[in-house]
Amino acid sequence: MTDNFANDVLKGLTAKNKHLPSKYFYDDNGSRIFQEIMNMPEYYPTNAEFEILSMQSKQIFEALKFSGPFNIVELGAGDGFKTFKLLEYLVQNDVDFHYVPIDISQEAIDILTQRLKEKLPSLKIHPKVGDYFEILKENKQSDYPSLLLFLGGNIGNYLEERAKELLQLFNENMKTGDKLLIGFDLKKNPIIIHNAYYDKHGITKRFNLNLLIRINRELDADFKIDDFDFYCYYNPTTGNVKSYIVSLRKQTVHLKAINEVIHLDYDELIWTELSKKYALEEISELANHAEFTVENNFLDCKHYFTDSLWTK
Ligand code: AVJ
Repeated sequence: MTDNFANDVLKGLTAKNKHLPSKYFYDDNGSRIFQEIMNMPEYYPTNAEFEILSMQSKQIFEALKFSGPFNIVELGAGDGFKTFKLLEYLVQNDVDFHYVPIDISQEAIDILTQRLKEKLPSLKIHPKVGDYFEILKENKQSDYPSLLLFLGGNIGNYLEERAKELLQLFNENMKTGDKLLIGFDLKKNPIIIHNAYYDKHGITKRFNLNLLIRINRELDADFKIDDFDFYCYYNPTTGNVKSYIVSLRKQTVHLKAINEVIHLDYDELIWTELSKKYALEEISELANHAEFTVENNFLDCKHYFTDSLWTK
């Protein structure tokens, strides 16, 4: 793991246009800061998706049209807060299903399992820690159909080509008739998006700068955090939110663990994240490209977010 991190960081920081992968935001500190982001009133996606799964569980279940037992496989289950509403509905209505949450964090999976066992004692839960595709491959052998969950709008972090590849991989690891429920943040009034990402509390700034703290710790580097700022902007035409770390001085950073030196110019940018916002037409294009059929879009009442239900 450390090797990959070191390689990716070095590759990104020595590129002509510097960049760092947003997947590295989520160390223990980063995950905690992300919780703070989700608790900000301005960060609407969490509330929107929570509303969808609270208010429309019945409609989602009916749209699956599964006649017998099935599996629900959740990719990146995290603490499972949103999914709870869907699981609760199914358990209360005696639906026959097995829940397979997958996450790379053992800790997250333990917490989730513990909570669900308390709150929904009759839920059949089979937690897995590890690589999504290994586990999906196993699941493909199941006698029962599956609903895959990829919630939270994580697809927005992928460049178009990468998103297409990921969805094709999902497709290859599904059986004909299996379903995918996937969250997309929608294009909307740009001011709302701006306020969610360029937040006045500075929490998203801390979330980004934490990546430098992580590099300091894991690669024995000497980033001076106060010499960096955060900037992000939304382009309503493309739907892209792009986030950057800004170097406030011309400076040199040592990555001692890998014996490398990085030079940063005054005002130089390090691109850290893409959070793409979609139009419904773009979502169908993505689905069709990966050989899925869009069955339904479940939107919140403000039309900020959709959980899109696809069939292989
Ligand atoms: C967890 C990827 C859905 O892009 O909205 C929140 C992460 N970044 N604020 C997103 C994030 C800045 C979030 N996702």
